[in-house]
Amino acid sequence: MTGTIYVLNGPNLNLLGKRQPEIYGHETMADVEAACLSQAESYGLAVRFLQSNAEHQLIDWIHEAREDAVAVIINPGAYTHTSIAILDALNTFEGPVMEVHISNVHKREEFRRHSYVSLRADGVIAGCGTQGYLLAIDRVAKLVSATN
Ligand code: CA2
Repeated sequence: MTGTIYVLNGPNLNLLGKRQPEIYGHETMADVEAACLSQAESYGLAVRFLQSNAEHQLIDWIHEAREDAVAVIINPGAYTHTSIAILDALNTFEGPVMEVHISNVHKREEFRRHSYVSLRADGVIAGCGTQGYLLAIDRVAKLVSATN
């Protein structure tokens, strides 16, 4: 298999492993990036791993993915629950989209139960910790291989 998976991370996820470990665990974004690269490599796939606190930056990366990526894995952070703009951008992407949440959003505040991104996502993983990113890569590899 060949191709690049864009793994996009939204606001505050740069603090992963540095704050609130009881909710988000001890691994840092750098740890998650390294694990994603190695998991994707086992399928012959590459990863572009990105994090931004800015909605427009995430949207620009989704637009780039239209040209460059075979799939998008996105943890939109709190934009999950608010951003029609990110949903609109994802709707222009033609490959598989997986939505990942480190915490179980259904076990938390009511407002975290609604996701605009889920209206586009082909699959949603929540509450599996940072392993959720690796599960999403497994799923993407299967979906991409089925279309090749
Ligand atoms: O569980 C997830 O992955 C979330 O997408 C994380 C978002 C939250 O708004 C969503 O409802 C669920 C928050 C990201 C904040 O990340 C932090 C990580 C470590 C320390 C502090 C914040």
